[in-house]
Amino acid sequence: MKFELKDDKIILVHVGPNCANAFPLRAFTDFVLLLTLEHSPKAIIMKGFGPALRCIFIFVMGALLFSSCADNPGLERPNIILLISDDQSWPDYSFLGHEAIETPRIDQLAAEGLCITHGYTTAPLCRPALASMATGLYVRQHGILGNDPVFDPGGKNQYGEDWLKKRKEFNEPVMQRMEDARTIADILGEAGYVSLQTGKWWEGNYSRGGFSQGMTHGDPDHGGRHGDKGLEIGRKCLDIIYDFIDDAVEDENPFYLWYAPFLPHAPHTPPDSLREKYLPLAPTEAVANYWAMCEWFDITIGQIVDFVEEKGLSENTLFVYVTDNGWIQDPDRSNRYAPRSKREPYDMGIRTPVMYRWKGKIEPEMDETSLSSSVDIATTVLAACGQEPAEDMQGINVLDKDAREERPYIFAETYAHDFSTMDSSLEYRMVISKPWKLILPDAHLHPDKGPELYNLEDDPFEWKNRAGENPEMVKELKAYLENWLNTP
Ligand SMILES: [Ca+2]
Repeated sequence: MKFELKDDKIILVHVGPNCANAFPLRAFTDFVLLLTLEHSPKAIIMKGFGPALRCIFIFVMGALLFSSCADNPGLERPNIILLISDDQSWPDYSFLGHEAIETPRIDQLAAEGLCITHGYTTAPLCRPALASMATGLYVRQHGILGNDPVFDPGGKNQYGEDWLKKRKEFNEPVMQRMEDARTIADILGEAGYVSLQTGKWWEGNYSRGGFSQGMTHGDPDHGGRHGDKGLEIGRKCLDIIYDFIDDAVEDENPFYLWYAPFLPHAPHTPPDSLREKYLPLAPTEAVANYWAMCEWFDITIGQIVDFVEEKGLSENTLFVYVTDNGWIQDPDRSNRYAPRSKREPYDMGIRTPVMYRWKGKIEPEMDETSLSSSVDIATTVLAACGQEPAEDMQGINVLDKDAREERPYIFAETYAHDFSTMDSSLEYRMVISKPWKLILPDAHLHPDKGPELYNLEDDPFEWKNRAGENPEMVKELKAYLENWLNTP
């Protein structure tokens, strides 16, 4: 805790990393009438008091802060590092048995923490899936349905400079939805955390997601669409992350890092050494390049984990790992995905292992029976930091084993890549209740398709549709889907 005397004001400039949460502001509001709480919860400016009253105020405040911290010895303020893979399907890890891909550093996270092998993202597409991770909301709640809003490009080249400028007007209300939501970064920021956005980010400037620092400027006049400058992280550099962590440690601030590199995402341009390694192992060059990208991503994860370890922060840092959506490499076309993966309702599009690793705090466990969703990340992280989730967040705290085991359903949705309204863009809704999974096509975009029901235990790659032979289960799961957040 630090006070500074500046002009005619006493400024509380810093609350120690274990105290900000317990800061007894409310007890003072009746007494200190001229107390002004500035934007940062760490700064309090008091005007108009004489020197004697100032001294009493500092003494009482200091004593109360000290006693608050002493009364809450278990209050945790872990650093949070969110590691997000981009376009990688759930079996593409060595710890999950892939024939060739080596992911030793992600394997290490899985072995040292809680790893839920049957996790789900909320949508098989980057932007809506990432928005769920940031907000703890399902897609139909945050309303960021696809990657790009539908608009008339007026003949402009897709993703080109003029196209981006035209898109701006239609994308603004979508980005506003992120700004209106309560994000992890918003809530942790209010609790005294500093935060850094790196990598993929579709919602304009990083500040619109509540981050205090970031790489993505989001300006469509300068190439802003899904990360711009942020997309260099991992592929070209990690220094900004190291500097951010160093600064946070020096300032005694707990921190939250969003690491969502463009990895293993296309373009599949791995370092030569990795490409050479996988070429003789893979059936085609396109597949070798994708496999090499998965290991490249893994190497960067190891570099961040090692940095945190070298700084002595591992026991005060919660790593969370998840993928935004799946990917099956088209064997014949580089940088292209095959059917039944990205943008589709199948598990190769939406399933992901989910990991929570906090050395000394979370018992290692390979959980192959529970379900988890990426909407759980917000609730879980906030609980670990002693914060309440926002009211509309849908997740559970997955570190609570009972809550995990009692949860019966996970939901996911997929909308058109270029989207307009919820009704006109909805493609499929999914509900998973082990061992069953129901895929319900929307009648508007898929009038010729019927429900698909799979037994994931017998048939993890969803080849045998059992809807016809089990109409009762279809009816039951359909009823849950239709009652789930049915009113947008
Ligand atoms: Ca993605």
